[in-house]
Amino acid sequence: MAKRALITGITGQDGSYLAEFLLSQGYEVVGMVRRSSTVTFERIAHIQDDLTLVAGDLLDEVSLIGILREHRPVEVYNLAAQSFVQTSWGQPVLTGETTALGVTRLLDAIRIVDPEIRFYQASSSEMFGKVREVPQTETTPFYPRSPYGVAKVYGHWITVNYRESYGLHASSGMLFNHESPRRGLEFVTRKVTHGVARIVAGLDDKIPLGNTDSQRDWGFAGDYVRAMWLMVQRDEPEDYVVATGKTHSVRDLCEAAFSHVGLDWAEHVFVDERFLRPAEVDLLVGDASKARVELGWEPTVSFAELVAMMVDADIELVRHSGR
Ligand code: NAP
Ligand code: G4F
Repeated sequence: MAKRALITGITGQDGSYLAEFLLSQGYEVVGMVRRSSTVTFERIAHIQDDLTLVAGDLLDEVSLIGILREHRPVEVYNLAAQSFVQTSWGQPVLTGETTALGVTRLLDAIRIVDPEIRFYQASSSEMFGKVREVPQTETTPFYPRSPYGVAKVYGHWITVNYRESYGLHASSGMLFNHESPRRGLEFVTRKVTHGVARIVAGLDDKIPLGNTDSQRDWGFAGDYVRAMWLMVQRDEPEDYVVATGKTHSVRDLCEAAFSHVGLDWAEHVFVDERFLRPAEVDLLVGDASKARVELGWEPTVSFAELVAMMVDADIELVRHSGR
C-alpha cells in the first residue's frame, strides 16, 4: 500500500518540490490549500492531476482535524507559514497566528486524531538571528530579529514540546535559505535574477535593494526537501540544521547574477531605503554535520550553479511572458 502524506503549504516553493519528491517515492500526496479568490496553483499545475487537494487553513483547527480524519495521512509536513520576513513587521499578529500558533493547531489535531502520525516542522535559520556563534548548529542559542523569527522559535519549541509531552514523532528542520526558479518574487535572490532577466529584455534598467551587506547560506530548494523526508524516516524524531556551510553577501549574489549575462551589477543596482529592515540578520552560515552523518544528506547544487539556474529560468520566463 502506498504511504499517504499531507503537505501544508503545497502551493509554495518547498511544497511543490516536496510533492514532486514524495510522488517519485510512490506516495499518495494530499495537499492542503487555503481559500483564495484567485487560483494559486502555478507551482503545482504540472503535477496537479497526481495530487489530492483539500481545503483548510492553519488559522482554523476544525479544518485541520477534518482533513486528518478524512484522509488519514501517516506523515504530515507543515510547510505553511507567513514566510516573508519583511511582511512580519507590518503583520506581526497574522504572522504569529499562522507561523507560530498554526503549528500548535496542527500538532494538537494530530494528537487528537492519530498520535502515530509522523510530523515535520519547517523551522528556520532566522531563529538564530543575531548569531551567538559561527557557524550555527543545532545547539546554537536562538536570538530572533523579526516577528517572523520569533514566531518560528515558538513553532520550533512547541514541536519539541509535543514530542516530549505526548511522544509524537515530531522533527524540526532548521533550514537555511533555499532558493529556486520557483522562489517568490519578493525574496532577494529571485528579485535579483528576475530583475536581471528584465534588464536583459530591455524592460527595466535598475533594481532597488535594501541591505546589500547581509550574508546568507543559500542552497537549492530541491536538495532541502530531501532532507525533510529523511528526517521523517528516522526511527527517532530529532532536529537538524540543513545548510551548505558557505555564505555569500547580497552583493556577491548581484555580482554572480549580472556577470552570468555579461553585465556589471554596480551599474544596475541601487539602495532604496524602503527595503531596509527595522532589525537585520547580518550573517547566517550553517554547520550541517549532523544531517550529513545521521541522514546521509548533502547539497548537490553550488551557489554559482543556483544563481545561473535562476537567471536562465527567468530569462526564459520573461521571453515567454513578456514581463
Ligand atoms: P512560501 O513559498 O512562502 O509558501 C508558503 C505556503 O504557506 C504557501 O503555500 C501559502 O499558501 C501557505 N500558507 C500561508 N498561510 C497559510 C495559512 N494560514 N493556512 C494554510 N496555508 C498557508 O514558503 P517556502 O519558501 O516554500 O517555505 C516553506 C516553509 O519553510 C515555510 O514555513 C517557511 O517559513 C519555511 N522556511 C523557508 C526557508 C526558505 O529559505 N525557503 C528557510 C527556512 C524555513 P498560498 O499559496 O495560498 O499563499
Ligand atoms: O531573501 P530574503 O527576504 O530572505 P530572509 O529574510 O533571509 O528569509 C528567508 O530565509 C529564511 C531562512 O533564513 C526563511 F525562514 C524565510 O522564510 C525566508 O525564506 O532576504 C535575504 C537578505 C536579508 O538580509 C535582506 O535584508 O537580503 C536582504 N535584502 C537586501 N535587499 C533584501 C533586499 N531582501 C529582500 N527580500 N528584498 C530586497 O530588496
